[in-house]
Amino acid sequence: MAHLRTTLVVGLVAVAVSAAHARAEELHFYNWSDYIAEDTIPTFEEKTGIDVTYDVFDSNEVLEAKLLAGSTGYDLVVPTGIFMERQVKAGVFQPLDKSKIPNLDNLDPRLMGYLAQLDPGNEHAVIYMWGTTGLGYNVDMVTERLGEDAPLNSYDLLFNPEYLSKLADCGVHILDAPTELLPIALNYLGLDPNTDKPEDFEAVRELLMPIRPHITKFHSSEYINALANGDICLALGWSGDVLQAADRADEAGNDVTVTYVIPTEGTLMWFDTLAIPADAPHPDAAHAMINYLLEPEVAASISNYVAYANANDAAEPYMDEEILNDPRIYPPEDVMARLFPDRASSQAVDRMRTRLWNRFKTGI
Ligand code: SPD
Repeated sequence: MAHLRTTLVVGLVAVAVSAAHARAEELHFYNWSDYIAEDTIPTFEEKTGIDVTYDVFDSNEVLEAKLLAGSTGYDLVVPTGIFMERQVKAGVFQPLDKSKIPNLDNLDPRLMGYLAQLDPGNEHAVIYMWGTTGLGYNVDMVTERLGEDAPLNSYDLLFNPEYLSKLADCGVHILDAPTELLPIALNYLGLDPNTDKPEDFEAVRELLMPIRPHITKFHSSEYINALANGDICLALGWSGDVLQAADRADEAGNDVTVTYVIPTEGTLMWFDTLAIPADAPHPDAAHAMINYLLEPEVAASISNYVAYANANDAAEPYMDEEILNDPRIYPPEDVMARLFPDRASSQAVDRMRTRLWNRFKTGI
């Protein structure tokens, strides 16, 4: 009997110890691809002793499907603001324990104020990085086909079939997400990017159908290497990803010049956020990672590497001048005035968007 009791006690202690280990020493982090510096995770592991399993995605829809199904096993995820808003409403995230994130004080109150419109009181999420959706193109291939006088700073390149048809032979990629192209197309037509009017979506359909035959691929991450290698000449892509493509082309010594433009018509800006799923197995480790990512040097090193803007006021002294002063990453006020933030839409609008998107992709 005494032997049984001892075994039981030893067993319980072992379970408790291993639960404590599970709580403190592991972290499952699910982030966008191409969205972190090379040394970010190894340095965190070294500093904290926490082992990080790092997985990547390139679509909010993929992340959302996992989160809504539950039991993802992830401790920390990176939804874009408008997706995070409805996921908070669905109870997907746990409230942040702000006492464990002293570096929250480093964040720009204006940007966090914007985020509070999506997550009142900033209870569930903090800004990781932010950026714009715009055009990335191969300067030589495009000017060779369209001439120097083509509207290279305009969404005409994409939406006017006269131009796009001439680029079809060198390859055109579009982000595979209705929440990117459709608001941009509405804005291009002078309509409200957040409209709920069926006739506005019909106008977008009429704009998009003629350009469909000239689009090579819908994909949300392949365009980085495709641009860098000269395999495509135009992409509707995310700011930092296109700028990474430009760097990769340089580093590889490819004879390719890639550039990113925020078109004159204005474009979509968005915030990606850090949030902890309600059923995260290791919430303490997730809080530790959030606090680490908000350290000024860490935030700066990520921005310097991925060419996305951070919202960390204290990071400025550690930023590379070329990142901080690049108007495509930190747009000046006059350009900011032409950006529109993405907004959550009703289910009815989501249905219209999805229907239109599917018809556009299939071309029927
Ligand atoms: N490679 C990182 C891409 C980050 C894109 N975030 C999604 C923005 C959605 N509008």
